[in-house]
Amino acid sequence: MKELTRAFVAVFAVSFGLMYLVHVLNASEGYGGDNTVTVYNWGDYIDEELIERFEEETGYKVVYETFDSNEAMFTKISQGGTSYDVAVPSEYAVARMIEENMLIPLDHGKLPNLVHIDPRFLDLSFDPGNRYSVPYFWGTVGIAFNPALVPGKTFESWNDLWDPDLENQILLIDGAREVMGMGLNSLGYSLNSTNEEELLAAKEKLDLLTPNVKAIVGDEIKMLMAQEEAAVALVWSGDAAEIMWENENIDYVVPEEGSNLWFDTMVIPTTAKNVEGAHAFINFMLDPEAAAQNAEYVGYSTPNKTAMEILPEDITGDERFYPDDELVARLEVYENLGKRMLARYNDLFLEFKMHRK
Ligand code: N2P
Repeated sequence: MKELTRAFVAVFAVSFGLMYLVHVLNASEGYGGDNTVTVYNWGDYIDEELIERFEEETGYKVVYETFDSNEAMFTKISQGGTSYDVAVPSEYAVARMIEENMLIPLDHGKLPNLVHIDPRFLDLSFDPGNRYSVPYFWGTVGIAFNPALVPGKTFESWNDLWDPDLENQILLIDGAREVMGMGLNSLGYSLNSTNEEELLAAKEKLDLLTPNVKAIVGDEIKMLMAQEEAAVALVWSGDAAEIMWENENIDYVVPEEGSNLWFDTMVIPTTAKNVEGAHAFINFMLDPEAAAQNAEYVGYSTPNKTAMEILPEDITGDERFYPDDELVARLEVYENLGKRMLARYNDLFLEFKMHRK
């Protein structure tokens, strides 16, 4: 009898232990625990101290993963292997995700901090009424350059990048729409062009830039520029701001032909497991103190008007990063060009990258 009891106890202990282990693994790896919020964001795009503060204030545990392009994010979410509770797509990717039923409508009642968003950033055409997305950061695409390394050169036009004196001096951000957009804009075409001839012309024009291109890179573009490994870079505005904090020689300009104006947003994918926690996270990031701290840390421009009042004037008054209406009027927002056309942009960009090798 005693032996039987012992055997029972042992079996119980082992199964209990296993159950506990499964519980711990679930909680630590996330992906589905009620207590975890799994967040999928761009690299270098949050002050991680805010994640800790969110965890302390709410008791949720955040599992945090990053991506480096809308295309990579879209593919990962549509494959469905991992359930993300919050993701941060740009506007054209939001439109595409809505179209493909990949997002759930937000409960605005759970997002009281939405009142802090500047109305200029609300109700935009990619998501009328902000049913599915709320603003996170916004900005432009332009040229960061180090005048000390290229004395006398100015960068008013995209075409200035094709200057033969810039051989092996240019870094490009690894983004299909950004690089193709630069090629299209340099020819005076729209960065939303769906005209095959224009797209091919842009790709051919980009091929001619090859001798000047030192590398096509991700977030390390900031470090490379700050350390003066290259003189010029095609970057997002906030990356330029961060580069400039590290190296004050560097300047940022949006070329006169025009460029891209983008909006990154927070959304909840349909595969989310913790919709309540997702709303809590989004609302936390919309809090003015959190938004101001985040903007100051990552260098990007906040759409949160209350946060702007908290931020130092040398940040919010810098028209390179908080452009006035006149500059904004010259810019184009990426449109959702549809699956086929977006794939065409990606293919041409890939061909351009291959051409370099
Ligand atoms: C941050 C990337 C910002 C994305 N590393 C711009 N849409």
